[in-house]
Amino acid sequence: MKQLESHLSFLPEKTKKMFFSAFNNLICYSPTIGVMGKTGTGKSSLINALFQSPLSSVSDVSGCTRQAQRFSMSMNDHALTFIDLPGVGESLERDKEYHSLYRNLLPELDLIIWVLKADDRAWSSDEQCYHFLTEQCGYHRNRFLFVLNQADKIEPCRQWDEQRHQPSDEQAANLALKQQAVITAFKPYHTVIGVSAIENFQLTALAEKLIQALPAQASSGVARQLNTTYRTATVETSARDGFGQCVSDIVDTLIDIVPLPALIKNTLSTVKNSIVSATKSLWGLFF
Ligand SMILES: Nc1nc2c(ncn2[C@@H]2O[C@H](COP(=O)(O)OP(=O)(O)O)[C@@H](O)[C@H]2O)c(=O)[nH]1
Ligand SMILES: [Mg+2]
Repeated sequence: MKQLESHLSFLPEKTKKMFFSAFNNLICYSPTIGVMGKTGTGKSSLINALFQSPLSSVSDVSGCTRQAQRFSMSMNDHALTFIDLPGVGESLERDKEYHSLYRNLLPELDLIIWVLKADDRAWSSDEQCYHFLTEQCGYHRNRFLFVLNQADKIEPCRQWDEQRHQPSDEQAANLALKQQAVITAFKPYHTVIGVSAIENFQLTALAEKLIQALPAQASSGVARQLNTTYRTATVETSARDGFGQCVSDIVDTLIDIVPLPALIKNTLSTVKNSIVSATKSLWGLFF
């Protein structure tokens, strides 16, 4: 932190305080991830496989008869919240209560992980719900990450290699077709990943995609909670880069909104990159 302070020593005390206050908020940011998909697709299994701490403290998010369940996990005083979202398989279109539930919930969510079962033949109820959220509730497509779980059950399911936790060539080809079917049905913004929560298949790829798909301010807080197996160099690099981007945005905001003498503003833009590098080098301390 001394190193960081030295880059900011030319700033008026009040501006320095503003920087550190925004910086602390960034470090303490508590991400919230929505989880969507039919019962039994493996939402809980996936979360338990990817993250270090067990899910706990369930509470209902209500305000009406339509409810979502909130789960949280915490590590070193930092919390990560999951919200199990209802809606798949319900008739949403004319349901005012779903509208109000999602109006309240969506702004809080950093991302929605949408779990589909790889051996399901049709996802029409998922599609209906997806259209409701994107078209009627205005939630942006880049906020959805589609996952095809239970890849081990894809036909011919007897061919799954239980020793190496791998699909056969024929299964791999069928899984690729399923991924293509998800692309056709949902036109997802992010790559669709085929995984098996039970067989630990492709969970590294999923963790890396998840960190990359999250908004920059949430990626480090989520990376911190990942199981160490999935906290790869790629995960750390994208979280660290996201963090650096947020620090850069904080400096830009200060330049924009604080009435500072022109000389100080110029100095601040000149040292911005050094501030960003200094905070990125401290990333491991915070996360
Ligand atoms: N074969 C297989 N079974 C799975 C997989 N993921 C979850 N399951 C099983 O599917 C069932 C439902 O999983 P759960 O995580 O409770 O689903 P949720 O209702 O979406 O939270 C459980 O019996 C899990 O053990 C998977 O990748 N492969
Ligand atoms: Mg569950």
